[in-house]
Amino acid sequence: MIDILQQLRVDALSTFSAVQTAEELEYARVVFMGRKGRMADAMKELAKCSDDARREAGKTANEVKNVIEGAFAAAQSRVMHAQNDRRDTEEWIDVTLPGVMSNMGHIHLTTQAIDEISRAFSHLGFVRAHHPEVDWDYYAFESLNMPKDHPARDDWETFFMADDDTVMTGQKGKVVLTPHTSNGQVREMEKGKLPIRMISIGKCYRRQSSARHLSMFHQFEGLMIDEHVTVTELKGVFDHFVKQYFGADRATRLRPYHFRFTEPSFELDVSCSVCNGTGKMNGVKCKLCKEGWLELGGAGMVHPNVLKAGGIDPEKYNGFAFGWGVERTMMMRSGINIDDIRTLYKNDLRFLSQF
Ligand code: FA5
Repeated sequence: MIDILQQLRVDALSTFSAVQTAEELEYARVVFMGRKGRMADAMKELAKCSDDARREAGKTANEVKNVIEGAFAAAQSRVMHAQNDRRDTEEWIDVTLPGVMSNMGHIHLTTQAIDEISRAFSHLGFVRAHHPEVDWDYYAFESLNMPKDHPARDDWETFFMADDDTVMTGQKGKVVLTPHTSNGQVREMEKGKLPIRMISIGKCYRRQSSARHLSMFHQFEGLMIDEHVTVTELKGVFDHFVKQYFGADRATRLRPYHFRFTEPSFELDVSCSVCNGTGKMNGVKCKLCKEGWLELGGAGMVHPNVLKAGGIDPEKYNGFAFGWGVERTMMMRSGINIDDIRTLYKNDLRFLSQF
């Protein structure tokens, strides 16, 4: 029995001292120390011995067991260190190298313009309001003095949510994608708080697409309702905005126009940045404006019928409203020189990252 144990010691020592990898170590552990391994077999043999022989060989068996465990621990530490050394050389990282900068994005041109526009009006006490982008026909047209089937509605080339009259139709008419932000006028009046100084900026939709038209664009709608409001105040607000947004050297003018929801109505023009309001460049007509002025949008004194629809007494209160396109306004500012408005939403980073 003692010979068997001594042989086991020699074999274990030579095997454990030769292992190189974690896999070899595990294999050797199973062979010598496993439940069905050589040490376990030797212990079973020992149990069969006579009392005297067992007493004598038992001591040796304990020694051999300790030797095997020691040899396993030494081999384990050696394999682990070798593994770490290998990783240190193979997976070397220079933590002092400069990092790779990730690309920084920025907010879209339109969002930048919306922020600047709302800031310019907030200086005059206009408070930003939000109104539905999908709304009843009533707010988009009827409450704005445009009765059903009135031809003026055609100008807004509207998207209806359903072409079947029996669906998406309620007490306030059909449901439309708002073709202008003027749907916010009566909605704001219905809140019942006077005076009103609102600036509402939102998405609009029209069945249009060309170098000057988008099917989805943004407008900003101003509404001021108080006692004794005059066109002079509208012109003052307009001047303030133009000087804030376009620069101190830009001039403004009002031109008579017609909207069903304002009376009198105007178109608002700003002097052209390309020809400095002269209409000419090097002796020929300015390519951008052709006459020295660029149209910014519509405006006027709120029609008494609209005030009535909003529950406001037109004998006591009056006011003005205006609605201008965000994209067109932004394009008119010096520096943004694009000949097709749709470029703004092509998501071409070569264009967008310039601003
Ligand atoms: C209106 O939408 C009126 N609601 C404006 C208004 C408000 C008048 C309050 C009086 C009082 P108009 O359809 O002209 O008006 O549009 C106003 C501006 O929106 C235009 O001058 C233009 O800058 C912009 N706009 C209109 N349609 C488009 C389009 N398809 N793409 C880009 N911008 C557009």
